[in-house]
Amino acid sequence: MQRTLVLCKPDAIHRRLVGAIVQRLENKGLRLVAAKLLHANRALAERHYAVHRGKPFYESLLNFITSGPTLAMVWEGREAVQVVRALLGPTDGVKAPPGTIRGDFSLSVQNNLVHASDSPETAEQEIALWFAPEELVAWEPCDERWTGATAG
Ligand code: IDP
Ligand code: MG
Repeated sequence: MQRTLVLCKPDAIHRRLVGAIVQRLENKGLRLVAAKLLHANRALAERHYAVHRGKPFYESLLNFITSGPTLAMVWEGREAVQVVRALLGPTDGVKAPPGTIRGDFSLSVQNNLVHASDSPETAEQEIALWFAPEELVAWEPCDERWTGATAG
């Protein structure tokens, strides 16, 4: 079972889209194992987006992500990293196809509502950055034998 970090960025909170976003992850069969609302400071934002340091959009991105509340979550499920990335769609809301979260709710490159880890290795690092180990809740959904089955 794989885990991935998902952030509802400040635009998602301001636009009251948290429910719609969480609904899609739940509908897919993923399970929520951690969640907290916080206002990210510059240090956290710099560490989270370290890979983008030096890019033209870096400062604007940090200003955006530190501009308001973020809902940080960890979701778990079979191949959760690639499953959540697919549910989000491509970075640019204009290019994201209808049916994806970004495709349905965003027209922006920067303000694209949600972050999700892009590999299992990144997921591990990002989860450790946003959560303490004791904040993760291990549990098994009552319908796991239906939603989590790998056979067939
Ligand atoms: P991702 O969120 O789809 O993984 P990344 O390329 O990792 O996309 O970029 C991180 C975030 O930086 C994006 O989600 C978006 O908010 C912002 N971003 C990426 N590229 C641009 C750009 O060209 N202009 C403005 N913001 C950008
Ligand atoms: Mg990325």
